Amino acid sequence: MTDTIAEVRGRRVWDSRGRPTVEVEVFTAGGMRARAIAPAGASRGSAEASDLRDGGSRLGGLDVLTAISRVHTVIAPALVGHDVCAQSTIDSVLDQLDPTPTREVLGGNATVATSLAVLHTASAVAKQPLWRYLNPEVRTIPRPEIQIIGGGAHAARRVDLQDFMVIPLSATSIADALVHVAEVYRTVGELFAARGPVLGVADEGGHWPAVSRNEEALELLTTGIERAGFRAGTDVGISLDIAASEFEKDGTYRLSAEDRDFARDEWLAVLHNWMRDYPIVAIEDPASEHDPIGMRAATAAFGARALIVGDDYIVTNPDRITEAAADSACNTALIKVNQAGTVTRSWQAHERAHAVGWATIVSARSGETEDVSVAHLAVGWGADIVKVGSITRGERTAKWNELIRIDEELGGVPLAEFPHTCAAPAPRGG
Ligand code: 2PG
Ligand code: MG
Repeated sequence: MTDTIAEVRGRRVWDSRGRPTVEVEVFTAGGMRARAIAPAGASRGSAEASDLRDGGSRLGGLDVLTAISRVHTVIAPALVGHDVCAQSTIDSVLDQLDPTPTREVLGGNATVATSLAVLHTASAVAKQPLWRYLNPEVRTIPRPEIQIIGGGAHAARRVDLQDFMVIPLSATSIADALVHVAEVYRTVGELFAARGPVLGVADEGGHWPAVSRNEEALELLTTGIERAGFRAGTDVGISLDIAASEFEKDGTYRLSAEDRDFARDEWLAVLHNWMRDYPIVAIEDPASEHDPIGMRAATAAFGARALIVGDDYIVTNPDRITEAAADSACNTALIKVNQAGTVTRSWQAHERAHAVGWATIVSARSGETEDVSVAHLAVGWGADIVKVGSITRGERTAKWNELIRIDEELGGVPLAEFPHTCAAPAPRGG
């Protein structure tokens, strides 16, 4: 089935931080239409596609009217007349219009919204939900990784680590996994409430990190898992996005929350203690994007028992995955469509990661909207894990709830196994 692109329309809409972002709607000659919205990161890898923002003083310089005008004046004329189902051709037109890896000409916000809108329109033309359009043979739902406590750039740097998350390990369905996480979220909320005033939530809906040391958050999370009735490390494991690029400078890792500086080896010793003391099953960006030695050392030290996830280090780039695999610098790729700028390039990164034997995590951004593309991509691409923030706030629950619906359409399927690159973590105290 084919249909031809008749119009590509951009518009300014709003994200979960109250910032403007780009929505693109694609219309076909046959009367179909679909749309997608660009998400936006706060902690960003220096090599990822960058959003085109207007600058100046209005809206803090974050307006996207220039990016939208690129959609109308550059992208639309080049795409009108193309078969909307020819995703890779359309994405290569976008690549030709802006060959820079960081999408400086068109803006990653313009390219990703366009590329995703084209994909959604193609699935509408095929009269299929997006996940099934991508893969009619889907047999599992990715295992969720869900934020319980925010931090870092998502919580005004109240603590240094960015995401204190959990991965349900013994749950076998998305429905059960979300129940387990909701129990942990609630219990950790009670622990915070017992300590003092409740200060709300961080950018991705996790509890505000009202703690003075990073370890305190780890302690609260572990206690919360246990108080909720789960075996920490067996039923529910901890997953951290360290986002270390955010607090490394000139080879020194600085924990502001604790007012302490660490050389690389000392920093790795801190991680070693956390791995020993807490039921951690995954660590994202344990070292800075500028510290390949640190990434390799972390993978060598912890890679047999935890996912070592490359986000800023990999930036959804297939070539970087090949290099990092040859270097043993990670064992899992975080895949974010707006880091790459197109669906095709992100899919290539996802395929490359599985080809080199890594696990994959398809991820949303900290600035999100009601757009649920990420849930469909994660299912359709066969990701091992899906990460979209916490289990609160509409822009997050939109994705989890979509996974529940997809599971129902599939007739109830198992969650993907927790990736086999990992042995089970040591139980707490073990
Ligand atoms: C990350 C993401 C999502 P941001 O670092 O993995 O948590 O954050 O979108 O701010 O880069
Ligand atoms: Mg990250």
